[in-house]
Amino acid sequence: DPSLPRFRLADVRKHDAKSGSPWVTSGDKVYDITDWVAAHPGGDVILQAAGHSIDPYWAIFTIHKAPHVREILETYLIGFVDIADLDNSGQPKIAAGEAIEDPFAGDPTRDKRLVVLTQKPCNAEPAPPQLARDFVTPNELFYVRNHMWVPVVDTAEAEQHLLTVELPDGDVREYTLDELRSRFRHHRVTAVLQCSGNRRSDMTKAVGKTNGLQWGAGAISNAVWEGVLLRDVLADAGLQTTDWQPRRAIEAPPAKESDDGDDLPETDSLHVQLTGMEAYAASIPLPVALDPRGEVLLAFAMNGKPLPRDHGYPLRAVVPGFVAARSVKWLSKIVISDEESTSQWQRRDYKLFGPNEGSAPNWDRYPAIQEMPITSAITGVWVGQKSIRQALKQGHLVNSPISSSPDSSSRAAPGVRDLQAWQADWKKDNQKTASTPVALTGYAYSGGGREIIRVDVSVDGGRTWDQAVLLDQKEKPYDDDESKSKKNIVARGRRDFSWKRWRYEGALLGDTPTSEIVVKAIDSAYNTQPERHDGIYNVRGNLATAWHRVTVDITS
Ligand code: MTE
Ligand code: MO
Repeated sequence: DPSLPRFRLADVRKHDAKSGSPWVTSGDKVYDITDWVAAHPGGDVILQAAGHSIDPYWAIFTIHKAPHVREILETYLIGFVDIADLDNSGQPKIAAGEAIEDPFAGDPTRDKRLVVLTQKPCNAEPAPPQLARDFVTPNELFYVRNHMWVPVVDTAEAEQHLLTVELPDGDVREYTLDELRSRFRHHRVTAVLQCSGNRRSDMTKAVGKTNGLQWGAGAISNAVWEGVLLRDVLADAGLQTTDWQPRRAIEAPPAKESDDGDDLPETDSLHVQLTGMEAYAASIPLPVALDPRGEVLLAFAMNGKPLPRDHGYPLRAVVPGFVAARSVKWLSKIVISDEESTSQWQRRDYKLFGPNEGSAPNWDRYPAIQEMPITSAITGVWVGQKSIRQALKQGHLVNSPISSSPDSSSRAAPGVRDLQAWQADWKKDNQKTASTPVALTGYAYSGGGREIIRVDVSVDGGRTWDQAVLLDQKEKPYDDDESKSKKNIVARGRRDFSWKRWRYEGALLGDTPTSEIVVKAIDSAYNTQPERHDGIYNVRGNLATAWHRVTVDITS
């Protein structure tokens, strides 16, 4: 509408994020986004551009993926940039020194050993063999998966970081980090985080194009998280639902007057919406948070140190056994709602469609990925005496005892052979077979708290199999002498949210120049991985969990 007014850029600049009436430009158009920000959960991402052009952000705001967002923006059109402020191509003139600040300028520096998939936003994974070298991944090697920039939180102000909790009846409670830390019991959980895109590049190679970051096997790491239980905080905030009454929390508010259960919302139909400071959001079903055996944390520490900035400083959710997309970083808001988070990360990106369902599926057809399935990967391959000796020297093949981790519930596995015994075995084996020795390392993990009970390795493409040594046993390993007694073999019913690293020593059959090494794992529910990616192919490349294969060339 050409009758709309024209605005000087100087006036647009005044409508910044703090003005209370934010405007943005796109091309020569001017939009008043005040109502947008108020009406859209997460809409405040757009504030990053307030007073300026939204165009440079368009590529990084994931909202651009939804074409209707543009249409919505059009409804906020209030005018055009004054011709005096347009350049020859009709774009607003950017004065020197006025170039929009890089939203990633405040991102932390990352460890050089990480393999960077994208720099802005940062997506990076540890490279094998560092990937699963330690039971507990060192903070600086933990994979990073950011959808946007890293929010800047001043360390001096971190304890005043505010978490808002909104209940179904509209009640709102606010907690500072300091309050969370001092008023609630601290819990530690050793848990893997794994992106639904882990090993996506395997699926791409095996089947064809997939949309998304082409992760190797490193979009997974394990850490000891420390924080408070989400269910303790919800109880303290006064959450009342049908079949769950808050147990006595510290300074729990008095129970509501009519709590006969009739007008309480039903636990099963509610969701915990978790929102981060940069507007990323996701949700988990409320029963997951309330599960008395569950360990959903609001975490402020990782491996005994404050959360690193990339991993959610100063506060993040950790949902053990679930897809990492639910472990919202830079957590600032929790809403108990009768619907899932409306974010695309809940309703679109992390779903699994059939191999034939294409790139524009009916999004509402399937639920969001929550509990993770089983997977495993080979992270180290050493062929021949010389390379194995070197790997031993570098410490890649020795069990680094998990008892050295800050999680005291974990102990070093009895029965894992030490370095010398292993080398002696090697000598024996090699005289016997006179074939090429091979040493392998890797990890195996299953979601939902299911423990890895076995890892199968094949060095001939899956024709014959052998079992790897599991390095990280919470109790006694299944295969040592002591556990042969029946009482150790019964299902323990205990949950394990960590990965298990494994090691295999074998020999390649000398009859072909190349050998395909394959690994697959089995969990406590006897779930195992599919043999090939064909049957689980999906355009988004989510949950690429087929047998992991590595081809080695013996002649080189
Ligand atoms: N939380 C926020 N606020 N922003 C994000 O981009 N990414 C999610 C999840 N939580 C994300 C987030 C995804 S998809 C993954 S896989 C994990 O964080 C990654 O956690 P990490 O970077 O600590 O490994
Ligand atoms: Mo992810």
